[in-house]
Amino acid sequence: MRLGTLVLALLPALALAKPPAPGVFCTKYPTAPVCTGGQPACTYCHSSPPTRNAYGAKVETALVPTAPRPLSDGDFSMALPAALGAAESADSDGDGYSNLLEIQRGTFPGDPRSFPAPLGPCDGPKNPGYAVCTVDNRYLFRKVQLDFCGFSPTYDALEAFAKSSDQTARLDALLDTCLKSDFWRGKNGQVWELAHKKIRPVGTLKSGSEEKGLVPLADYYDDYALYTWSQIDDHDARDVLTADFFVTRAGTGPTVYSKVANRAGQGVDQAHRAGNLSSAWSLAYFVMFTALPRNAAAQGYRAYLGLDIAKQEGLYPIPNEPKDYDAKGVQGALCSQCHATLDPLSYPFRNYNGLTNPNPEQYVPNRIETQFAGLAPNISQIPEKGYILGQPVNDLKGWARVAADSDAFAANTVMDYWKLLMGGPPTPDQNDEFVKLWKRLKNENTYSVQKMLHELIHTEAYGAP
Ligand SMILES: [Ca+2]
Ligand SMILES: [Ca+2]
Repeated sequence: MRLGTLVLALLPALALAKPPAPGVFCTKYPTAPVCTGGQPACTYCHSSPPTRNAYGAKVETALVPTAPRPLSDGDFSMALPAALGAAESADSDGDGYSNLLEIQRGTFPGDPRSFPAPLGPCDGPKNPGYAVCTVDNRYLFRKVQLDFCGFSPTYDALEAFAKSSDQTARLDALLDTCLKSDFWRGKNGQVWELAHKKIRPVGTLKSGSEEKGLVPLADYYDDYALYTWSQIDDHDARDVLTADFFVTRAGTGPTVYSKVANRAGQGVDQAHRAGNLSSAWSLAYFVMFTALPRNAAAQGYRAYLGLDIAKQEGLYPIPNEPKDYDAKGVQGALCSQCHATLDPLSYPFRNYNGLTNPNPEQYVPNRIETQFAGLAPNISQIPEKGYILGQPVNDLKGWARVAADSDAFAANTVMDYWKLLMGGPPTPDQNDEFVKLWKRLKNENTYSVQKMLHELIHTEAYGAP
């Protein structure tokens, strides 16, 4: 064998694991359990990168075999869907189940020790009180009241329910009652619990009339109010990212949320608002003093789409990026694979000012030019146009629109409630019901979380003891 041929033959094995691979995989298989609330790890295709497991090796043989190696990230991403398709019917690890079946059932197509369990009748423990493994309305009545109202039904109420002939309608009526309770939607209620990791409150920094901190920077109760609004009363869940209005909260039992055009302490003008992405708190806390707000972009991506760039999730590298306008050294090999996604994701935030004077927590045209000009030679070239999920956007409102309309947003919205109500992410057996919920949230239920919850309480996953 000539040396040149030998080198060419070895090159595929020398190529590193490709950062875009998990994102492309999940675009092709959005309902695969491994793509539910995350993305496949490198080990899905590699024993340890760059060495591929049996499944990864099978995919590689179909990956434009005539093209010279290594493939660029762009060529790789273009070719991968067809190569995945070509590997579907094979049983690469020889466990008797095709790669496609294993992908759909949430087992590893490259590991013969991992294979689908037969979908047999349920063999859970016997429970004298409830019909285990079939939906039990008596159990469900108690669970709905406990989960959504915060207390158990009385014995008499439970007996009356058990004797009634319209149990399904009663369950739905109970849910509607509980969804109006303070336990569910009030200050520090269940919906607020879901918002904590999106808003990341810090008591010391809170401004406003309630619980004002020692260094008051912004009132994140406005963020809780908009989030809660977006999740209740048949409102559109996407408002949390796309609203150009604010929401006030008043009273208890019931807690009342109302839409308002402007709000004291919120400085971004209406034309540049993108829900909680542009709230005073988000700008104060996630932008702070940075020129290019990568942290704000990454937090929005993680909180609302469930994609954590630090874990190599949601990578859609843009050709010729990162440009490193702010001279942070992000073009190094280890950094560039994330920053080719993260930097273009961050550009639309360039005019949203954090705590830098003047005009903190506002949209400031030419913010970089006027406030950060001396930071790096090319810094004023940071564009406002950027990319999210591989799609070009003109500004933060465009960013929010693409994000809010994505499958990732719908799935992440349902995932929050699934984890809250089931105690963890969907198991492979529950994945079909989970996928149906988020697809219907998006396509049938006009992003109404209330409608989604009515469907969720009637799933087998929720109703079987
Ligand atoms: Ca197999
Ligand atoms: Ca297997």
